[in-house]
Amino acid sequence: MQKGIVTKGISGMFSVLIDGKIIQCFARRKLKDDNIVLAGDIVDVDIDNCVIENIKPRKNKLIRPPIANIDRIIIVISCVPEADFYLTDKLLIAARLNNIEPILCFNKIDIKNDLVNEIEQQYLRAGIRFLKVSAKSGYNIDKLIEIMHGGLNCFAGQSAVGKSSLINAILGCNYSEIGDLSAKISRGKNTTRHTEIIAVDDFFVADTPGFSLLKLDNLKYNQLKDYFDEFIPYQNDCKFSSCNHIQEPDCAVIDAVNNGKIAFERHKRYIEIYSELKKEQSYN
Ligand SMILES: Nc1nc2c(ncn2[C@@H]2O[C@H](COP(=O)(O)OP(=O)(O)OP(=O)(O)O)[C@@H](O)[C@H]2O)c(=O)[nH]1
Ligand SMILES: [Mg+2]
Ligand SMILES: [Zn+2]
Repeated sequence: MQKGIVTKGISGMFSVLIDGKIIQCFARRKLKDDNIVLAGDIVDVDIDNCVIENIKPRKNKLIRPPIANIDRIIIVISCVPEADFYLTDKLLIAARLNNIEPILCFNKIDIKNDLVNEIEQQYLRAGIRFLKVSAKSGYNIDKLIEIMHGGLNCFAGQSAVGKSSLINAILGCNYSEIGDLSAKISRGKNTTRHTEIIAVDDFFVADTPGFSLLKLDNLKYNQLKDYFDEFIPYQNDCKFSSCNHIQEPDCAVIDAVNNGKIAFERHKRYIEIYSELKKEQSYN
């Protein structure tokens, strides 16, 4: 039996990296039924028969994109297509819920854009690591690589923001297929169809298909406020200790929003996500 890491799984066939070599394997039926093998899984392989026998316990797993044992999630946004900050904030929360360090990466910085500095301020105040990069010009790719050393780094974000382009810039070659922007926006098609892990020096990167839907499982609506770090300095001054900072009287968080100390946009999205979670949970 040999230990390896699953780098890709397509229709029941898995690529497993063992001692620097990729081996194509099937999974034992019991694994298929009870516990689907995911990219990122550390597995025991019966090397003679090319069969995955066991999955080692996981640190974490995501369903969309499907991947296990992630150390960092690189959430990519851009100006074209325009960033969906509602999805971005949900991804940031999902990362924290799964004990994954999130890094927010604003790509295509080579394109003129007046908003990026304001957005950077919003997220820096929220205690989120924020990096401006360009896959095209190579700007800050060295900084991105520095952050990624050691561990598995998963790229996530909307289609066409440049996840595969960034991975190619990191690898210094055309590994991942890059989509045509205009065709993608008009048809909404993903170029990357599968999650795939690539070994680079002492770390791994995972390319994933762009996606736009995310559910925050296991997060109670009244716990959401704990995932907005910029609320922390104010929340003890709210009149009610159970304040959710929505429209309660004498809410110090809302005061901080009105005084410009907390970004209005972040609080607005907080209310949106809160309402969505509350609605879902009122049916259960
Ligand atoms: N100007 C500019 N264009 C970029 C940059 N990075 C990527 N692009 C373009 O953006 C388009 C989409 O890039 P992809 O790398 O395929 O995007 P993706 O996020 O992998 O998309 P999916 O695989 O569909 O999820 C392509 O036309 C790229 O050439 C950049 O830094 N600057
Ligand atoms: Mg891609
Ligand atoms: Zn409050």
